[in-house]
Amino acid sequence: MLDAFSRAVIGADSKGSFVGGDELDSLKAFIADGNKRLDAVNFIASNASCIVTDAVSGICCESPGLTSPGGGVYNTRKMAACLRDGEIILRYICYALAAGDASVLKDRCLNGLKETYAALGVPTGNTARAVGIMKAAAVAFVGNTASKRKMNVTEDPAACKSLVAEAASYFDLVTSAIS
Ligand SMILES: CCC1=C(C)/C(=C/C2=NC(=C\c3[nH]c(/C=C4\NC(=O)[C@H](C)[C@H]4CC)c(C)c3CCC(=O)O)/C(CCC(=O)O)=C2C)NC1=O
Repeated sequence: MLDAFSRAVIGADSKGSFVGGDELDSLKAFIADGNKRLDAVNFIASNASCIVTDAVSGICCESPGLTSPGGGVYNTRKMAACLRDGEIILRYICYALAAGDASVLKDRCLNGLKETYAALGVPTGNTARAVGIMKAAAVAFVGNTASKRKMNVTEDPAACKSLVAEAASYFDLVTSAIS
């Protein structure tokens, strides 16, 4: 598992050079944005159950077959597993956003997930759609554009553009890993 710091060290070591130049610049930016990053993680984490349940109820409304006999979330055991998976995925995305690096998400959450879903018959198209709904919600929280849950922040929301893009990229990683 890497983070922005260990990634810079590994990058420098692979070139046999001191940590400097581009690596130091990217670490400076990582540190300068630290509070924004932690606020973003906290904003997603403190709304996690809302984000997850909204996404899962969204896919159930869009695809009524899911809750019909034989459907992906037919019966309480499967519904509970689905809600739990949504929460696991969002939690690992929060770890990646905190670390500024996707390796924890890739290694500990996404590695083998596609095969697990195939073996269990979990519908990945619906899962990807749920991830997409979570992405829209999380991105709105990070950019502070969630209309009913605005935070009082001094920063101009435009200053969070790169964090918004970074958070979005972690959701995209999940979608491509299971598709
Ligand atoms: C390390 C991190 C980690 C991940 C990522 C993880 C995923 C994971 N999801 C599972 C099952 C499952 N996942 C789902 C999810 C869904 N079904 C749907 O139709 C929806 C589209 C979707 C929710 C969005 C369901 C229903 C099951 C149970 C499938 C079954 O047993 O029939 C299972 C099989 C074991 C179990 O049922 O607990 C694993 C391992 N477990 C972990 O420990």
